[in-house]
Amino acid sequence: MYTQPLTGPWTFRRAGTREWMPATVPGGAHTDLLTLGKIPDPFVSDNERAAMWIAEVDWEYRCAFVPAAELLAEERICLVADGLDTIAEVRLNGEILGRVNNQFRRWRWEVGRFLRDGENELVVLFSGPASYAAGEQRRRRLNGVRQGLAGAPHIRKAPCQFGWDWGPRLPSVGIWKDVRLEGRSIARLEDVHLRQVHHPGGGVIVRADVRVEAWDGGGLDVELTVAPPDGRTAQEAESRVVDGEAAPEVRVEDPRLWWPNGYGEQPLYGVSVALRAGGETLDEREDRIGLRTVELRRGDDAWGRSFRFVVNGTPIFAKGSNWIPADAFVTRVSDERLERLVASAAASHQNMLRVWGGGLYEDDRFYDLCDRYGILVWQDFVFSCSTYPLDDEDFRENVRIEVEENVRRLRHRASLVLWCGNNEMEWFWESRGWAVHDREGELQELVREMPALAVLEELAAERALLPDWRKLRDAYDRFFHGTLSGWLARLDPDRPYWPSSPSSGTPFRDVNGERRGDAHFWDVWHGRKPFTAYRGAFPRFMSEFGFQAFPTMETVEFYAGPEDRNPTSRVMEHHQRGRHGNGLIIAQATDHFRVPERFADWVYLSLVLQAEGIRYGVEHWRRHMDRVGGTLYWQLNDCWPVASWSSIDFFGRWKALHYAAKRFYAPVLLSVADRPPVMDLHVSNDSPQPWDGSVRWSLETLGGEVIESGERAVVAPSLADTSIASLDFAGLLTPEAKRRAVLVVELLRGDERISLSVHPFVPSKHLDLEDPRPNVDIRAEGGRILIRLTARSLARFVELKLAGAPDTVFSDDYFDLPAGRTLTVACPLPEGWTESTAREALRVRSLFDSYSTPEGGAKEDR
Ligand code: BMA
Repeated sequence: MYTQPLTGPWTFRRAGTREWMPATVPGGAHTDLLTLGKIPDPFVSDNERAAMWIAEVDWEYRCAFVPAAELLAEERICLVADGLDTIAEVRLNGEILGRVNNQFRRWRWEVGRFLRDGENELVVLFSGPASYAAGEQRRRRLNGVRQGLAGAPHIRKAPCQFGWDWGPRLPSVGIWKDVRLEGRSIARLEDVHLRQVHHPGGGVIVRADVRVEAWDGGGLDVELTVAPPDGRTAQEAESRVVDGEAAPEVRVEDPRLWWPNGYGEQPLYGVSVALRAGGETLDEREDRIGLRTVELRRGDDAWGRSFRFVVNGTPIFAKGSNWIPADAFVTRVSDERLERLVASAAASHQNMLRVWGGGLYEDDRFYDLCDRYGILVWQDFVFSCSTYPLDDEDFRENVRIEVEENVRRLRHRASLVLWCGNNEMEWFWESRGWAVHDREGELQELVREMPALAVLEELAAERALLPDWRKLRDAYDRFFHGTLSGWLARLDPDRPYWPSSPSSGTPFRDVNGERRGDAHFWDVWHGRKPFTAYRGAFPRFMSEFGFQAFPTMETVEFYAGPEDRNPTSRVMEHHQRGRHGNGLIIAQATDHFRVPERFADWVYLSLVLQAEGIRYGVEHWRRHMDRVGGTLYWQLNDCWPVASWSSIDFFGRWKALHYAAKRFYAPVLLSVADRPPVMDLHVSNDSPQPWDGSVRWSLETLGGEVIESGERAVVAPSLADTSIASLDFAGLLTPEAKRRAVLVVELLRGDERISLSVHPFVPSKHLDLEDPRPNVDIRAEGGRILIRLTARSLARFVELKLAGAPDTVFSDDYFDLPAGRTLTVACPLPEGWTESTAREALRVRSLFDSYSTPEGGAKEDR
């Protein structure tokens, strides 16, 4: 067994040109050109436009290598490419090994007969993905998203790379994963399926279903080793290979179970599977698994049918978000960046991420992190918002192999809890039928921009496509409601399959309904309804809903020069891909806030607005946790610096929403269903233990004078919402008083304050806020900065920042600070900083600072 890596320095050139330039593998043409300084950073200003040609032309990658003697001594030598992106021809020493057409497949060619002693040459010739897709689209017209380049659904490649309502149009091209030469003798492991059987008594059987490819005789054994996480002795089992198969199993007594974040620990057992002949190891595979059971419980109940994940018999309220690729150029995502994202999800008490179907099957590092941090993964197959040629046999066969390979790669993962067919395609078929009647609305809009005749031509073209759409719909139906589930039943019988998100589970029926299945709720963002509309929605599982904000100011400054810093400047609109996006932010902001004068205030208000909106929804759904199985907001992260629904921006910086998530996803949540002047207090406890403590409330003026207050002891049973009190302040507040009073609620355990929140009786824009002039005490201690804050009068949405350290994550930010209370916030002391650097760098502001003064000037930053 010998493996020779072929990653590292390669050379590349635009096909048809002469000059070979240095390249990095894994990598791609965009990042290689960027490293060479041949293109400006496509994420700055509107440079994206100047980089779009890269996906329109062909590229050649070349490497020269000398095979190691040990490799040549093996009986079978294969070239293995874990990922080629995407349409390419592979040549070794001038011989064509194959033509490839799927970013998500692994390619393996036996190459022994082509290898030479001494120098060999491997060349991969890539077609420009944008021109390839456009060409296919001319052959057959498929629907995609309006922001995307034409023809994307023809090519098995991350759909969002062609443009999305948050992503640039920069489809990558190149060798995006590991490539190597693998030498094996006698036999190799062809497939390993690790399965668990949990016994009611507690023991777990770990079995490895192994398939072996043997070309040289028998006498083969497979050895399975399971090593407990705490250093106890590993257990082993051996099994003879018969007819190419073996199934050794190990019984783990006293198993330490794996739990989602917030429900327990994530112990991981090391598992190794070795193929042996006599004493010699021929092939080997190492994994880490968590022992747990998982079920998607769908039982009839008062509201329809439940949609709830159950882990180790415990029903879980899924708290999470949707995951998109972490960079438009994924190959440059470092371990550190990836971990920062997953760790940030866990730090905000998330326990589930949905790997959304417009992106990728993520690489192993991502699932490693989810296993370690206790993040359940809802995995979509890569199909999103489009029509796909699933009636084409070659396309389907290509998809079949992609599905087989990725399911095999991921099915041992503790974190992986669901396979889902696609994103929003069933919904589109049901609600729009992709058909003319629905496009007419959109086309009527076009009439204003295009001559009427051109619109009619477009309509006629669409009508002509109807018969083809019908074929595509039938093919959709067969594939997602039969073919794919059939493959999964064979490949991964231990995990649930869900046909589409959203879906009711019954094909094309009540697709985004509230009685069964999961739902996407977009009335608030796309429909411009107020945040209160969330309270009218009672999905069985909310897998998408979201509200946009600009990224943090420092990230805006990365792409927008001083002259562009206006919400509707050309560059700000270039970094906004949603329809009417910045306008929707501004419109919704005017419902809540006064119109600010400075750009920085727009950015700040958008962040706070987004946090408030999503909080409003999640708190409502958590109060109805008996009915709603979970909430995944759209979206956790960004793939470039842009205005979007994300809670963490492209540079990993927490937006106000992410801090809010840390509060609204806390295992024990005190929330207020406000119907001013009535305020209903609830404690939602989704932790596995009952919780006891108390709730304190105070109706007080902005300056802190108490009008009425109370305290109540709370016993909150586990996995349930408890109604604490319904407080009616009608008689206590005149209309004027409502502008000067708020309800402050605190969750306490003994003397410890678990949470605090502030609830006004009027929109924030109508509060008579005064300058809170917060008193700030800052200390550096043990590598941390401690910031103690007290305010003279209510400071709403206090924002802390350290100038010069924009990546700082505080223990809390964008929080309310009522008069007279002291709050302490901590953050790491940036490297090389002292207490006085920190004091100099600290910036504090609050909502009051976005108010305009009577003279028309704006408040200065303090
Ligand atoms: C959902 C997603 C994405 C999209 C988002 C925001 O429908 O599935 O397709 O980016 O909405 O519009």
